[in-house]
Amino acid sequence: MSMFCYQCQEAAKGTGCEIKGVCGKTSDVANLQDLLLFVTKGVAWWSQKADEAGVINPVAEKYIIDSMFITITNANFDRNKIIAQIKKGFEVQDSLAEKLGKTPENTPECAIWRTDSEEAMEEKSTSVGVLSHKNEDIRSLKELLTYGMKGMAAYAEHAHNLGYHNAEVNAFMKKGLVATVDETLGVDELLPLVLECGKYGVEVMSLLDKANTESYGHPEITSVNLGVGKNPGILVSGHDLKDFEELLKQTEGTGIDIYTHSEMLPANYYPAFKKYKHFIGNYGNSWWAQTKEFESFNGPVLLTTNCLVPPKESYKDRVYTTGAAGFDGCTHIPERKDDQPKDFSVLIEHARKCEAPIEIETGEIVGGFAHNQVMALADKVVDAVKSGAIKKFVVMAGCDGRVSSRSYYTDFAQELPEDSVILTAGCAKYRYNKLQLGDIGGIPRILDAGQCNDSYSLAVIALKLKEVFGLDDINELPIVYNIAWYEQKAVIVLLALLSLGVKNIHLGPTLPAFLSPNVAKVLVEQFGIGSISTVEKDMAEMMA
Ligand code: SF4
Ligand code: SF3
Repeated sequence: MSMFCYQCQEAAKGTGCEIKGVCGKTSDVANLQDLLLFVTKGVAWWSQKADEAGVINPVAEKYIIDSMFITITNANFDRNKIIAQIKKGFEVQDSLAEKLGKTPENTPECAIWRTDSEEAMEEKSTSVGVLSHKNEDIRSLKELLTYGMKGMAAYAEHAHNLGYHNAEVNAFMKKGLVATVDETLGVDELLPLVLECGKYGVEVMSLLDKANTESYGHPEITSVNLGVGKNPGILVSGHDLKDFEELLKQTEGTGIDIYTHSEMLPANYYPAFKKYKHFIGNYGNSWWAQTKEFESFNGPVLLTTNCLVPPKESYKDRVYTTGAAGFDGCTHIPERKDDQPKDFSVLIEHARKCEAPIEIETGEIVGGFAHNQVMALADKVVDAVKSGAIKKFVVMAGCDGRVSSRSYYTDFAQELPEDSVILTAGCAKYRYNKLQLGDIGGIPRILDAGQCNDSYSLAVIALKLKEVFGLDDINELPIVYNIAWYEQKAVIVLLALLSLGVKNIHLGPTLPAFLSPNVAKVLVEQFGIGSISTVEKDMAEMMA
């Protein structure tokens, strides 16, 4: 075994990647990410001590968010970037330690360990990963908590980029990280922390919703063009709307067109972006289709976050990363400095030399059903439920992935009775968002709220319906949950739904490898979480 990682749904053999990541992460990068997490826990520990002493430390908080995000599945494969971030972690720790004076006796190893040598980092990295927790249930709960916080960090980072912060979310991340190095905590202490993580998951998604909608307006019903124009283009993937806005501004009037890919599709729904004439529409499908679609796009591609598939040599020189994303050999667009926008001129110059994209689809898809838009249609929706025209809402949010068994979700969507409506968010939608499922009295049968973080919108809609129908419990609504997961943002979405009291969520295509049998049992008993089986069986159960 040269590494161990089981944080995503595609973990090798359903148990964990031990030689190389199925995602393409090499063992040295996987181990160095473990070391980065270890150092980040040390930063969290010092930062908590600084809070207690009243020392303000925003640099440490931002460091925690960035580092956690870097270790999310399919974000950063760049060994040098990870080493640089580890070294930066030492500096952040040292500066806090200096401000606080004496190092306390009970300081954990992650807050003291230092080296300048890459060899020493590599050696240490093999002993601080997942398997350093010996007890299976403790390991499971600590990793579940960690993955929830990785998702939380990703959303906090996007909000931060727009100038929005939540001190309680940052404080929880420190508390959670410090808990993972506390050897005295048992199942009874860790389980409540995992559930508390969900509470802050709701907070962070609400923060990002506020950041996005106050900056760019509320998403509105939009027909998104799937075809291409005649100009060279830049394709933008990932989740960061600030990056998207800056690129739109810098390309205006240049003769270069802008397209979205995968999780950037919902950018098409925001009023602030629609006004740009050179914003043509969405190109392609889910993240994993990028190996084909980046090829045929012909122009440069900007990855603002995950999900990045190790690029083929044939188009690698056209792949640019920014923010938490990174890949060895791909140009990285540096961070903003002194409140100045990022400089995308290198991409723009590159695009000028490229051919226009090859058309791979034509037509349109409709989206933009985030909470504000759905509330504007509330009367129509409520009437449809009261009259029986809509019998069930099926939440099919979450992630997409490569495994062929995910065709289950296409089949499930197709087989749903005609009086049901799909509520979706995240890249899971690509399994069915181009099916012709029609509408119910003008309400489309697939309502796409947006990115995975816009699952928050689905929760807001559910809470509103509960209020309108005068129900005591969110589970009395005619809503069922058939959620697909892949990476750690889906973990925070799941924990957030649990914290809102949602029960009987079906989670697929497989349950996480990081759930020990005992932890899985608790989730089944307390929340009715279940796996998926066949479309027929699940349909019968969910539509009952
Ligand atoms: Fe394996 Fe997923 Fe970890 Fe990549 S992120 S190494 S695929 S478990
Ligand atoms: Fe997708 Fe990576 Fe999770 Fe934002 S782009 S949902 S998998």
